Amino acid sequence: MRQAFIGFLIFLGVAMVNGQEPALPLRELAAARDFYIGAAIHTEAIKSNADYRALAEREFNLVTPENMFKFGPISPAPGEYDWSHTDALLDWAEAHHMRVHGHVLVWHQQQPGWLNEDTYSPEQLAAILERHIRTVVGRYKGRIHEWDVVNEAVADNGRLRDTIWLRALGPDYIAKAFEWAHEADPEAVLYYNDYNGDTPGLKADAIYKLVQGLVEEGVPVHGVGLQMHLIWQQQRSATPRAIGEVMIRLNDLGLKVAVTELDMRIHDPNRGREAMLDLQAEVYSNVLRACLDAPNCDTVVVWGVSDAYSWIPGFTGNDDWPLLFDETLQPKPAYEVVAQALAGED
Ligand code: 9MR
Repeated sequence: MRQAFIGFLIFLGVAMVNGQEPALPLRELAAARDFYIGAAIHTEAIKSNADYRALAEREFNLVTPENMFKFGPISPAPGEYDWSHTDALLDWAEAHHMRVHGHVLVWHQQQPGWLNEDTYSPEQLAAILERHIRTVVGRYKGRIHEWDVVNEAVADNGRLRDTIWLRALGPDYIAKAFEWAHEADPEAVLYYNDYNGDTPGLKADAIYKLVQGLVEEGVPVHGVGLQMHLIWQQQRSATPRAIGEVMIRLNDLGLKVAVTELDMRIHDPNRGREAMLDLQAEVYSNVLRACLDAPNCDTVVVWGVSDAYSWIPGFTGNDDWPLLFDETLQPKPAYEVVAQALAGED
């Protein structure tokens, strides 16, 4: 404790000598206005990379486990669970006073290998899903503040996505999933989470109709997660006004919104990385400001701590540099604008 305090004084001294105010971590700027700034946590990096861990502890007051809660990774065999990663994540988050955003209970990807429609009848699949939700939410009852209950149930054409769950249980699987989760932890805030629904358009309308129906039926849905996996070509559409419009409409339904998976790809064959970093910062700023201005948004989560661990390069085949910290864990221009937005600066 004493050593840590002396370390802090030295840090302060160096900052003073340099004539700068010591920069506050994002989580302190956020906490000062009851806001949550979060990051998705990589299953391996959190175990093996102490610098990554220290950076996450310093900067974020919320964490979303990126993959470790998904049905496939957590359930190696029917009815069996491997809690080693999730238990460790919860202990770590609690030790550092970080809120946990649980991700995800119902999705059509990263399903267990043992789960298929040749082996199980629709009734058995319904029972499997119910048991899964009750088991996972029940185990961490009171410790996970909020859950992505259903993820990406709306297809790009605006209709319900054709998944194993839709085929087995019918459209009602969505309402049931929320009800089971709510029974397992009545205090948890329950989200419907999706991509490409963060600015007005067909997908945003379809998501709106879906949750409007749930609200009208009295289903315990409390919020909508706007993923926001952005690409630089969206710079003109992802304006604070457009994002704000979607947020306000959901507010009118009595729902919260959270930005749940923010990242932005900036690879452009005609322009170098440096030229794109400011553009990226501008869009990050837009997203933060839209959320800060909306009455129902108090959470922005970036989909990874550093570019070194982002899912994007594996997906696009390009570096793309989508996050707040670069491969060496140094802050990028996007970090600076997020700090400014949280500090209330123009
Ligand atoms: O970031 C996740 C990546 O590591 C996984 O390989 C991938 C599997 O599809 O899922 C990624 O996270 C997704 C999230 O769970 C739901 N929204 C889209 C995200 C990016 O694909």
